[in-house]
Amino acid sequence: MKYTPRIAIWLSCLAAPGLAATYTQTDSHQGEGFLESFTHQAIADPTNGRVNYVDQATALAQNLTYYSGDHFVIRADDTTVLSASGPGRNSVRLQSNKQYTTHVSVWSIRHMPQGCATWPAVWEVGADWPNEGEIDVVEGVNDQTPNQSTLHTSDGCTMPASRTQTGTSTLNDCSTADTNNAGCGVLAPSANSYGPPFNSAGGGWYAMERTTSFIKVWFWSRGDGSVPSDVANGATTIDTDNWGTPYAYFPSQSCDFSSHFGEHNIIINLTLCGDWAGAVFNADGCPGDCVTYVNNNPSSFTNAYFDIQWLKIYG
Ligand SMILES: *[C@@H]1O[C@H](CO)[C@@H](O)[C@H](O)[C@H]1NC(C)=O
Ligand SMILES: *[C@@H]1O[C@H](CO)[C@@H](O)[C@H](O)[C@H]1NC(C)=O
Ligand SMILES: CC(=O)N[C@H]1CO[C@H](CO)[C@@H](O)[C@@H]1O
Repeated sequence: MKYTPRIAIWLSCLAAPGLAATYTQTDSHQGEGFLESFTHQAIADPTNGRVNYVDQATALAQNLTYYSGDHFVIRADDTTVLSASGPGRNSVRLQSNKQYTTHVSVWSIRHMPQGCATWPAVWEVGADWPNEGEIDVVEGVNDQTPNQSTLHTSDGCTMPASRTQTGTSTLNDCSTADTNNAGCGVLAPSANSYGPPFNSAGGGWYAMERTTSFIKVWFWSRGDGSVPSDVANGATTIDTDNWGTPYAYFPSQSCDFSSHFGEHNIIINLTLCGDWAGAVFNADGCPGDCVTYVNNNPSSFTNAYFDIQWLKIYG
């Protein structure tokens, strides 16, 4: 008698698979649809990059934002020689109009910006940074490692040193204050997850799952036969329990998610030089001064573009 209620709860869980890791698609972004679901942000680059983020009308007029069928392309200008005393190279920063807490996002990306000085990112962030947290899904600079996924938070959020993931942790303290803004990153294990090797493989799929108790990130290259079919097809329902070990796993055991992660917007940005890419420009094998390189070499940015097939959100 004493155990009856527990048995009843256990049975009701078995009977309700929706409580497991099954999700239903809430948003599907593709081609022209990105123009309505995302805003072009003509703002100053907070990371001091040599870019000039333009509004949607300018981006469309200059073909920095382009769509056709299931291609959505955003790029940096690759035709203009810049004046050293003028603004930076025109580029695009997009922010989702919707905000998300717990959800899954799945990206099918064919191409990401490549070349010296490029610092592309696909990420999610709250309005009150760092108090509402930041989740970087894909980020890197100058075509180099690290190709990493990172959390940035306020103080009091750390990750266990040992955890179930295929990637390699960098720092385990996610606090921006403690780590000089580095946060807690995990390097993807596969060389084709970023930059030129990603592009020459035809890109691939990135997926991020945020629950109240963990954040996971997966990557599959375009030709990877192990990609789950619900991921590859952008299915209307998905089951993340079938996706295998993520490359990055951030559990909440020593990080209270409810006080470190708020409502997030999704952001896609491409900056040039700036606090990270500029600082390691020569160390990454790029020539001379980063800002001078950006000013004088427009044709170096011909491949500095994202080509996104779709973004699906599940809740
Ligand atoms: C671009 O994205 C990265 C994501 O990690 C962020 O640190 C940086 O501030 C962003 N820059 C701009 C200008 O949005
Ligand atoms: C605009 O960019 C797209 C994608 O890169 C390209 O296919 C197209 O030819 C460009 N259009 C013009 C008018 O340059
Ligand atoms: C393209 C690239 O730089 N890939 C690297 C991603 O990170 C792993 C782990 O550090 C490297 O082995 C890859 O070469």
